[in-house]
Amino acid sequence: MKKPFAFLLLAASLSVAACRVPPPAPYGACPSPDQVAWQQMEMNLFCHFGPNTFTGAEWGDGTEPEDVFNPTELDCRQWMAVARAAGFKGVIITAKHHDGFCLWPSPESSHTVAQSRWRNGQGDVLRELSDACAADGLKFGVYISPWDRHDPRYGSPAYNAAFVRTLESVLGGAYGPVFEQWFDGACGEGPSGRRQVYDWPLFNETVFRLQPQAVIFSDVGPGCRWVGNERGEAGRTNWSTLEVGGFEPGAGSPPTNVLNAGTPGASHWAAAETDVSIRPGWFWRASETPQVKSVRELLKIYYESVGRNSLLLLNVPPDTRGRIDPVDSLRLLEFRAALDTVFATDLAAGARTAGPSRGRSFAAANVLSGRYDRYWALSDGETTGALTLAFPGERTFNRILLQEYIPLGQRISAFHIEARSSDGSWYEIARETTVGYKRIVLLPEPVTTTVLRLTIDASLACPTLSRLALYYDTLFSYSG
Ligand code: FUL
Repeated sequence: MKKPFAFLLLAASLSVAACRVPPPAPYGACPSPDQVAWQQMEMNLFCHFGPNTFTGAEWGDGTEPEDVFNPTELDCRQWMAVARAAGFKGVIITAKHHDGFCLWPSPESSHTVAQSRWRNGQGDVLRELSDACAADGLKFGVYISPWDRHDPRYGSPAYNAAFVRTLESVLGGAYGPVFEQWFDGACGEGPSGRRQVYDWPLFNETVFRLQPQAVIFSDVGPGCRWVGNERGEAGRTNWSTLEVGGFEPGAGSPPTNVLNAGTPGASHWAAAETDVSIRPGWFWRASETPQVKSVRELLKIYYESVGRNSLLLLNVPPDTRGRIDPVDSLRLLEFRAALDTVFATDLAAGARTAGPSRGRSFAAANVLSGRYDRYWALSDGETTGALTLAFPGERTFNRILLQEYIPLGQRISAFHIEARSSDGSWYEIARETTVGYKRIVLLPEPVTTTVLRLTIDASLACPTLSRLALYYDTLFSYSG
């Protein structure tokens, strides 16, 4: 009795194996697991904080007395409470801005919190923030400016070695894991009147040696790239791949329109990060509080960054007390409430799906599964194809959310979407280019239909799609 049973089992498993179609092979440059996890964070908080908070300058010149830095009620737990409630997953602090002042007692500098009267020189903002991050489950990241207008060594080879030791004192473990190292490409003159020739390979190696999982931001990566503007606008066409050969951060970076759109099929993965401030300036100023961005502006920024295959790094600078201003924190909570309202109900749920696929495990229905690692995929060599969603009744929506399965590379380069009218004819409601990790298509007018068709018109390799969701944003009207 035992033998035939074992045989049947073997035969059954062999036939299942024979039917199992392998996933598409990765295409071109693909993100590392750390880069995928980074992009899945979607929204992080940027905190510009330092002497400029107290002087009102955007760029301190490095001559500010250390005592200028004197937050009266520093409370990083408050920053994190606001960040968490608003849905941010990580925070990046200006540990050292261009004025050279260090928010931690760097042994490499005599221009730090240790020389200030703040907490009698015993304070350490990085300690408090990294502890608050750990307590509240947010990831901790640092901006450490290579441009230093205070350090007398700036403009000589000795400075690069000193900068490495500066990185070591932050990244060496004292503050735990760092998810992102932010390198500003700015390279102005230092106190000696000279500019520095930065040793980027050495700086990057130092970060990787101490924090191998960190995603390094600069104009050209290697981990992620600048989006090319500070207005909060990623390209409507936005590839996460970028041609980096011959380029470097700062003056040697590609033109901003290239940074904004990426380069299709390029050999390096560096997704766009959209850095933008909730206020006119990067640092807090009482006079700018009336100009804190509105919910409408923030939602537009969300659509044009996260909704265009980019991570949003929103700057919300702490005030002179060392707390997030109540106007900013209230605005963030209103922004969160707006996002929760818009994205509360996926109107595609429950639809019947149809379309070709490379096999059952890659069926069109996967776009409704809610799992990022289950995706629709076409057969190798097929770079065009359509899927339809038939709803149990009429659906009205004006936002169409799409997600490619980026661990296998970014592929889709052109698509269009149609709705079916009651007489059975199709009419086009959107025509776009890239998708990437997340693309939210904004329809200028709401559409009501019972059947929707997505057509992939061009793809660099057989397309993948993890998600297709529909929402109705009744708060504000936008298109684009
Ligand atoms: C720029 C800097 O010069 C600004 O002060 C700010 O820090 C911004 C995020 O990056 O390059």
